[in-house]
Amino acid sequence: MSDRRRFMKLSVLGSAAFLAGKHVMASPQQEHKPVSVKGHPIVISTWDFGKAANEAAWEVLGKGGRALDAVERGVKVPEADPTNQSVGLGGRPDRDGFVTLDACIMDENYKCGAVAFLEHIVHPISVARLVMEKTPHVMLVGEGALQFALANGFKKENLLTEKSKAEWKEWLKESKYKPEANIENKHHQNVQGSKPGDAKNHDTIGMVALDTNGDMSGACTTSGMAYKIRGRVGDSPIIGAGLYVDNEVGAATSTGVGEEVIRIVGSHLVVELMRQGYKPEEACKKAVERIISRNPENAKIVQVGFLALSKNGTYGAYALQKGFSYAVKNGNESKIIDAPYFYDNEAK
Ligand code: SD4
Repeated sequence: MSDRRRFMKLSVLGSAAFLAGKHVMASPQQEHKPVSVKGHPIVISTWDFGKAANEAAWEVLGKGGRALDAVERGVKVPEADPTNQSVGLGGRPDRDGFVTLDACIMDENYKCGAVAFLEHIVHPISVARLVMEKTPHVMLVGEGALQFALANGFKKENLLTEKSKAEWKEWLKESKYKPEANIENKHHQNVQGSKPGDAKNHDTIGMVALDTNGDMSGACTTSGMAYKIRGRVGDSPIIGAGLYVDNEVGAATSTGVGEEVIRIVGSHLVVELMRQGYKPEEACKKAVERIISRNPENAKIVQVGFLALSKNGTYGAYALQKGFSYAVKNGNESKIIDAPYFYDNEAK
């Protein structure tokens, strides 16, 4: 089916679903009644590298610990991994060669903290948690966020690895920046010693978890879009865009081109759709469809993926483009799942 026919079909289906959605909201009997699954913890996170992060989160969750502690512990794994070029140490720099980090965290009591445009700190997620717990604010940015981190005992470090520096220098030769789907992969492949597909799993980590007590929390951390304009901040540190947790309903997080996610306040939208009764995958799909409906042409060339966990422990994801994966860990298994998607650009 051509993209256009597919989109037309989607629009028609979307209209029907929209009417159905209104009906769901209007009918009290069909309202989503959250059922907490106490005693059955679960953690899910974006991309293949989420698997190792989930294992770290499980060290907390598996012992009956708090989801908040689990998600912080979990996302610190890719943050500290110099081979992961989209998060923390080793992240790809902005177009001027500076690694700038964005992160946010949210707990079961609607408390949240965030940092954006933060430099030199390996674990922005822990700074975000301190903003949440030790200040009356939600977000600190740039130099102020750095000062706050240093005042609280964090160490100033160089986050630009030789590999990320070499790739950036390669990119500088043409200095073309357009946030297409999998743009990081294309640049990565230009660098000596890199194989096509090496960077497939390199992207933002978003993680959401449900603990033994039936409480939910989430964390999201990234170095943002590679070679962005200095000062650019994406969706990842924006509560409601890159992450949202509503302990009555569920939690969601996102990855991909943050500008698209911010425009629809994506993660909050996914959670609100779950509140209306949509299952996690359906809610993620509807958020993706919202992006498509707002700008169908642009939606064909950018990647966005949503991942959601409901209060009753069910989960799901959906992406604009083929290629988004996520990791799931519970008491029985630890696995990686390829997310369903709308466009298959790889087939072209
Ligand atoms: C951002 N969503 O800064 C993040 C980063 C990302 O592919 O996922 N890049 O827009």
